[in-house]
Amino acid sequence: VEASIPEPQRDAWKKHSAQGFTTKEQFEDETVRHVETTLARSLFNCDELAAYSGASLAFRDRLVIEWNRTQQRQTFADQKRVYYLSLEFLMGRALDNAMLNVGLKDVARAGLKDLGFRIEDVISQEHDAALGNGGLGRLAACFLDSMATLDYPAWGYGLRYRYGIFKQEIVDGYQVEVPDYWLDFNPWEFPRHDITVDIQFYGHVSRHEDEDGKNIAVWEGGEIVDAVAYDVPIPGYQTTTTNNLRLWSSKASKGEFDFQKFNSGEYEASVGDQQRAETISAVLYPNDNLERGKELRLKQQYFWCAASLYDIVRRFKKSKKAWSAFPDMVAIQLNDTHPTLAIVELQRILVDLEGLDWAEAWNIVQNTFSYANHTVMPEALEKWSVPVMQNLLPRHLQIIYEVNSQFLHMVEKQFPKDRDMLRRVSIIEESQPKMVQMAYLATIGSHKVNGVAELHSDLIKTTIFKDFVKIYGPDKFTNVTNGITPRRWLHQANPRLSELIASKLGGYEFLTDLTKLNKLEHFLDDKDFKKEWQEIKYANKVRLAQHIVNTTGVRVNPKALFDIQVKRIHEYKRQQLNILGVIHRYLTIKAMSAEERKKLAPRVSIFGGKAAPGYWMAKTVIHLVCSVGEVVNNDKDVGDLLKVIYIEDYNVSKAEIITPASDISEHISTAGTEASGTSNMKFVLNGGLIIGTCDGANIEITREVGESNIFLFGNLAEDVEDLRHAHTYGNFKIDPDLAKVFDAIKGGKFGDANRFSALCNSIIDQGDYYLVSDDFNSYIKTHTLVDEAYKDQDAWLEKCITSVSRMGFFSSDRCIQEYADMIWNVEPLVPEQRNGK
Ligand code: TH1
Repeated sequence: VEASIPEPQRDAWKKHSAQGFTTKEQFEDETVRHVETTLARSLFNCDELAAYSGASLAFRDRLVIEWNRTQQRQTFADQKRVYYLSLEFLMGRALDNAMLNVGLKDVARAGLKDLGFRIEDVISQEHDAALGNGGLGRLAACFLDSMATLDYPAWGYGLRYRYGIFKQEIVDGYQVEVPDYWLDFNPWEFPRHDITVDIQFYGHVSRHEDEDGKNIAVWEGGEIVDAVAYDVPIPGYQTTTTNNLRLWSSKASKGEFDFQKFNSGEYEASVGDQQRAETISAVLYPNDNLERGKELRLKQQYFWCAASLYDIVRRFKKSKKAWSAFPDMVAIQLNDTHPTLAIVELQRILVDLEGLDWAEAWNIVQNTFSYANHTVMPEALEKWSVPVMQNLLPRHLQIIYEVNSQFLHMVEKQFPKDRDMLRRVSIIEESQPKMVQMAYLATIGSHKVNGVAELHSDLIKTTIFKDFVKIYGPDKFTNVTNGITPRRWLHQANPRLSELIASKLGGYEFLTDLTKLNKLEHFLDDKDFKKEWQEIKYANKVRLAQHIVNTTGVRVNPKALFDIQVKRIHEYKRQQLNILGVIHRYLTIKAMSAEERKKLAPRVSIFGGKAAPGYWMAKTVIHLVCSVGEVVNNDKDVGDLLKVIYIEDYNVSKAEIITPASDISEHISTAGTEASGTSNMKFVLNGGLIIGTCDGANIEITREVGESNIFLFGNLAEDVEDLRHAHTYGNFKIDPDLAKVFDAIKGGKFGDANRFSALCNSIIDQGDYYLVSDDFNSYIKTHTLVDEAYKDQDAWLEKCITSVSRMGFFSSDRCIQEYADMIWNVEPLVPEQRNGK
């Protein structure tokens, strides 16, 4: 529907056009107006939450004005856009980020002070937007920040879950999950009730002749659910570009919602239909690196892909270009295989609805899509059962079979004698039941496939995609090493360090060109600079110590070495190695004389992270950490020498407090299992060193910061297979130090040993799949090196500063530029105004 205002009335519009605040006075005006009118409160009942709400609405007004201009500019420019499809966006809080990105945090601080509030208290009222599990979702959030900051015309598409990742409570040393209902008050989204898409499920396919006598497939029957758009503005840093994150929410379709039932008294059945529709976007699946093949998950995936594709195609059609121009206007990036159905959906739209030839359509599809792989863990690779897909998406299954058949024909021509090759690369796995291999479908339907760190990108070429490299050649496969946004992970999380750096480098340019940090190496002899650096680290540790005593009651000494491992709990990430090492340290301390104890550097071992609710072993690891903490923290012999802390409910806003407070952080996955890791980058950027294995991005971090500035240990990826083989067929002997640790556990030192027997046995006599025993000795020795190194505070500080100065490569800006140039082939659209310039 055309609804634009006629020419003669436009002046009136322009005259009254909303401006948004820029000064402190205007900010106060807007905040008070929102408190008094939008929220219907007054100065007699304005608490911190109301102040947060008022301030957020004032900032939201500003964002939406720029958002509107950005969208208009992008429409007029008529150039290629990027669409980033991700089932997870782990955004965290928005207000602080909005303030910093539009450059008005100081204005807001002063304004809030006038109104009687401390800005930090106001900011901390906000509920995290936690629509993700871990690194994959946080990466998507960093990418949105970089795409807007670099002025790329880019959209994010995701699901608007009513419940994000659960909140974790630790009760009696066990994880308890509490639902995360976060939508009570969310000023950052705009419901677009006018933008709804009908999404079809189930039904059957029949064949019809169209006017030209062409035989076409028609997907009929089944049920319809509505997808309603909710838009979240994404402000760039120091630019007016404000991009859009569009999240889809499911609703019973107006046409379908059964008024017949409703009127005829089947009230409950009718309400039931409605609830079933709303269930689709109700909850985020809480599994990281694990796929359980549930039908509702497949429904979520199709619902979101179909709505997004409809939206993208509709926007393209407005340009009235030929279909062949589609890949020149549209790049669709798949964040792992979760959105792979988008490939099939576009083929369906082009062939069934738009009447293109199969081959022409498929060519468009391949040139439009690109796929990023984030894991080689077999249990995380998505496979959908053919019968389940047949029932839910009958036409899509047909298309997948056709894609597969044409692909296998091509392979057969290329490798005529290799029957086994056809079996290996088939999208359809001939198991019972048959399974659709989504990683193969994603690879075949894309023009580029990338891994997320060098080692990982090499590994996928020699393991899961080995045959595909032979078929397509090596150029289809590439690497884009992950990155993080320095705005949130330095400037926002560590404002004092950011300010110190800016004072030395003569401004904040490093926040948009992180390689500028390398100039910090010139200040390694600057005593005042180093002293201030150290003071900032100490202040950050005090802040974390305060959080720890507030939430756990345990007092930790901020002068101790803070050793932190925060990430999802997973056997491959090896939190069990860490806690077993801590027990070893505890036993060593207990066996020491008072003299020896005096020489030891005090330590605080800090853990945090959620376990998937159904992941029993991961929950056992949490319980072991808590049980060890109970014993160690109350042992008078030990005192400050060792404390063991479990930080409850690790999330993005907690990470902003935790990351700047580390002396050392642990990234100790079994070599070859962690595709990249991104918290490793955050910790180093904040002046902490790392202990890690030769895995994921640790390898490139080592290359950048230098081997002398990182503590590496453990077996290499290339040796893992042989070691595992030796466990099964050789005579596996457990590491003797580790055996002593198990004796202590089994002897009941940390409570009922039965609770930990499965965990111990997974290492002792179940094959030790993650090589905890093989790496134990090397791990313990390396921690001794850490202790030694920490004693020389001056040398330690130099390592930290040197490392920070060499972290430029790990900005998500570099990463997005690589995607844009090598994969998407899109250009920025630079607005006339860039803030502050
Ligand atoms: C993570 C990887 O484990 C991590 O190494 C990487 O840094 C991050 O992605 C970003 O690239 C993954 N998270 C998930 C989550 C699901 C499925 C697969 C992966 S891989 C649900």
